[in-house]
Amino acid sequence: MPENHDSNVTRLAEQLRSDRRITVLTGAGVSAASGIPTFRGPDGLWRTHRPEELATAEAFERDPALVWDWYDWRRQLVAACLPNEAHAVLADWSHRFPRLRLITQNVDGLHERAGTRDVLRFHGSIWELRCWNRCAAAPKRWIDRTIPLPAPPPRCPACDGLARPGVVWFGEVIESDVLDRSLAATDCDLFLTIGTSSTVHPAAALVQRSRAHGALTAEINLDATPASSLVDIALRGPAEQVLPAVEEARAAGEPSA
Ligand code: BV8
Ligand code: ZN
Repeated sequence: MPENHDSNVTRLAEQLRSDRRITVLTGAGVSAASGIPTFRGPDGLWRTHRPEELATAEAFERDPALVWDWYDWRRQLVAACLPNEAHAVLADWSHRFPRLRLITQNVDGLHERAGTRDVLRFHGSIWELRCWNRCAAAPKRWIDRTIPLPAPPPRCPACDGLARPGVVWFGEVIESDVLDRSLAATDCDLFLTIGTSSTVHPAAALVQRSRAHGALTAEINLDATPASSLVDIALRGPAEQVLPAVEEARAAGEPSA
């Protein structure tokens, strides 16, 4: 760990206060310690599958069974995993700090399972399905936690057409309500970007936007990212270790009752 690590931990811990508007953006690195592969790392999901083959509407159009096979496999993987220490600290902060907002690019649902309130799911959820035909009779999305899927690809309960995963694929727009709330959350005092490669837009631009609003910015990541040179505090290390260290420093600095 860099030699300024401890002082940066303290500096970040001092920013965590109830009167602060805190926004947290998370990515795949936060779920890595739970056993969920990241996307772009050496063992990442994109090493064996090209995104354009699996995470686009065109791919689904071409071969819905192949795309569902991949999502079915990921759903089974995620179901067997538990939230880790990083999720636990963030869940605690979401209750401790009433003005904290958490935006996640992760589709795994682990923040919710750890007890985080009001998670903004920027790229949707692997546990939600949508009607591929967008038929009027079906709900906009519905939850289906069945694993493995009994007869992939699953069908829409209303029109019996294809159902698709309730995630945002490349080339698709972020749901307007989620985007609006995320953009609004960049107007904050502290913006914390954790475990994301900061390469997928528009999520990657949120940190710059918060800077433009005058927020103090911090990053927690194993590796350097395009955000590292932009942020005020860059903490290099695993989120499941760095976040508990920040929480310990925060709790130690709290005035005793
Ligand atoms: C859109 C589906 C408007 C869900 C995913 C501007 C500039 C350049 C390109 C674009 C741009 N605007 C739009 C684009 C195109 C594209 C894009 O960004 N392309 C990039 C890659 C070049 N974006 C879009 O298409 C987006 N839509 O902009 O709409 C539009 C539409 C049409 C026409 C015009 C405009 C939609 C993007 C949706 C992407 N969806 N997947 C799924 O199946 O999961 S992508 C995928 O990447 C995941 O969903 C994930 O959420 C997302 C981000 O990944 P990360 O979380 O960052 O994960 P990654 O593996 O990369 O990194 C992990 C990091 O953690 C690493 O840094 C690693 O070091 C670190 N780490 C590892 N372990 C740990 C750790 N850190 C801490 N602790 C650890 N233990
Ligand atoms: Zn339908």
